[in-house]
Amino acid sequence: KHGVLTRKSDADMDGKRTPKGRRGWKKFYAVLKGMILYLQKDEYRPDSDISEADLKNAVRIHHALATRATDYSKKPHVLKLKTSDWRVFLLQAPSEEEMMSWIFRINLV
Ligand code: I3P
Repeated sequence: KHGVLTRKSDADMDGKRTPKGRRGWKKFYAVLKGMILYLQKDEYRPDSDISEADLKNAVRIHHALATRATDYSKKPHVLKLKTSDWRVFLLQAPSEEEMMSWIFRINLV
């Protein structure tokens, strides 16, 4: 699965709130492949071409949990992704349908 997702980091690997300065929203082209959600700066490219920067933004979703971000109301179609290493991301999808589809696909892994 792939598509545009806008990401905000809410908690870091230690489970602590992401500090001010790194809490902004950033738009990515997301590609879910195997157990990894790649957040790429640009549109889909073949694997051979994944850049260092894109690898840094990749999120391991094994044992991660995706839910609707019911406690976040500033933007629509936002899901919350909690990873097994205690990170928390808010991910805004372009539509309600897309949000539901991402939640379903992430939790299936
Ligand atoms: C954050 C940025 C986010 C905002 C966040 C700010 O600043 O303005 O857009 O989240 O508010 O801290 P910075 O880029 O300096 O980290 P919202 O868009 O959700 O308001 P927050 O600290 O209340 O999460």
